[in-house]
Amino acid sequence: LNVSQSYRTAYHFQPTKNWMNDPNGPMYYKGVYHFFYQHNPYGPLWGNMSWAHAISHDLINWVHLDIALVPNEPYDINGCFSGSTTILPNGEPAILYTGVDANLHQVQNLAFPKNISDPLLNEWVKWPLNPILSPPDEIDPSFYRDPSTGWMGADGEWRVVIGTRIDHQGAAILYKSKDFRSWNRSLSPLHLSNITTFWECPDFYPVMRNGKSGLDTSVTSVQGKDIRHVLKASFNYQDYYILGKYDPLSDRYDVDADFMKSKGWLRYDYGRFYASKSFYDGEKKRRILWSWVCEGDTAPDAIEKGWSGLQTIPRSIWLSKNEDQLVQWPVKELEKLRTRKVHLENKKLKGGSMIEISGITASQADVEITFSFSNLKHAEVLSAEVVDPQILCTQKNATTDGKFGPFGLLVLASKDLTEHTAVFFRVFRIANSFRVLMCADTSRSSLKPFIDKPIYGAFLALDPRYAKISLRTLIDHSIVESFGGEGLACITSRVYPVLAVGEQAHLYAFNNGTQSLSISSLSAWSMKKAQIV
Ligand code: DQQ
Repeated sequence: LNVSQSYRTAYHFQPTKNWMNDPNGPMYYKGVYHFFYQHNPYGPLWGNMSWAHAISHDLINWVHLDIALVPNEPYDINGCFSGSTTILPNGEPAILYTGVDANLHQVQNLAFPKNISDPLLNEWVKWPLNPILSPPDEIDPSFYRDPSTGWMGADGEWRVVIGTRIDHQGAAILYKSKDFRSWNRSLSPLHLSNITTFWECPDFYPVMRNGKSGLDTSVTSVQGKDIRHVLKASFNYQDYYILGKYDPLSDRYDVDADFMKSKGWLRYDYGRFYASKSFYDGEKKRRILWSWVCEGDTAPDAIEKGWSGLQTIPRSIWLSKNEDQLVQWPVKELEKLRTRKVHLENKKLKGGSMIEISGITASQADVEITFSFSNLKHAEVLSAEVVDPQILCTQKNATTDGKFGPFGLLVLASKDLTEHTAVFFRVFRIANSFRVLMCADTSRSSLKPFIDKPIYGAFLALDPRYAKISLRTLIDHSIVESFGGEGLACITSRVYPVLAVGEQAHLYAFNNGTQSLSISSLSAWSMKKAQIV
């Protein structure tokens, strides 16, 4: 086996070959999940942007269909860029996407299914009156893209937002329409912020204050005191979000705190994760999030592999109990792929020790582990309240011993640990409270040259005196997706081992702190291959 072929995944969504980036227009329609994505049909690098299309009954096993949109009209000849789907009141789904026209201007276009009674929606027809929106005079035509899914306002009119920049600020401009075909720009953007100069792929949706159910925005306006609204924007190679109160009549959006201003700079994922998009799943009444996970290897590597880019496992997403952040968890359907289980309980992990978790395929696994300690009195003291968790993870990496931690998992590890990716926690004390740091350290993940091997970090918003620290990690050959504290913080990485490949990959639980702790429970499964045909 050529090692470059070992990086293909077994249960993450991928085309059979070539380039993939942003998720586009995911939806649930007449019993079928649809997924579109930015795709280059002709090669493993970005270019010839098209909307490729796949369908599923469970979000895990997929069938690739024909490409839905290719750049072949004057208004999209330089690319069919990202966009969204909206299900209109007559039950018809519409694609709203960005075209890059012959002058390299970004414009917005519509497409509809050729045959509405085909549940697979295999063929799409571009609207004859495209483009339906061109950049307003004061907006730079190369920064005007990625229309969101439409939502219904209190006046019965549709709204969408488009990512742009206004006066050198990142912005989501708002448009309104009665029929989804002719649109008027609202005087004020939904939101703008000087923290960055340009936004891509804005997403805007309601979440409930109690419970995990999602909300449908395409029927009637969703409002009330038990509803909060999330605005996500993609910039700086990361997906940030804010929470606030939205009035569906005036379109006023009062945010709790602006981007990168709230505690911990709220992000969906503190690793490699970009241009995500959510949709409402009417079958299971939940909101689901998809995201592109780009490569950390080089263009020549992509050419050798013949492909580039992964999608995360779709995640359910909802508002936390404290209502100050979102929580994510891989869709339940993934668990159908679990096979060969190992389980242990109440296993002591002394300071400076490690155990191997054997009996599963460590290169293709799902692991859930929960830790507990008797007494945190001797936790390391952290002086400043405000620190960047990524810097903290870099200074205090998995090999630097502390008191409570570093403890966690070594995944995709070679037997002698020459290669490994560490996903771990450290507990700090700040005055009378505690702070839990979650890290993913890929710095020793590969002996291959020219690989990007970052150390990622996030704070886990839980109090370790009352809540156990848990970790779920999805390992799939070249991707590691980790969920700390039952989804309070997520970190996704890409890794390219050359030793820890296939059956040569090992999995360990470790404690490099001086204080001992216990694994209150650990369950790990080998994962079957998803059917992606
Ligand atoms: N990717 C698309 C754009 C979008 C960017 C082009 C984000 O529409 O802004 O492939 O990754």
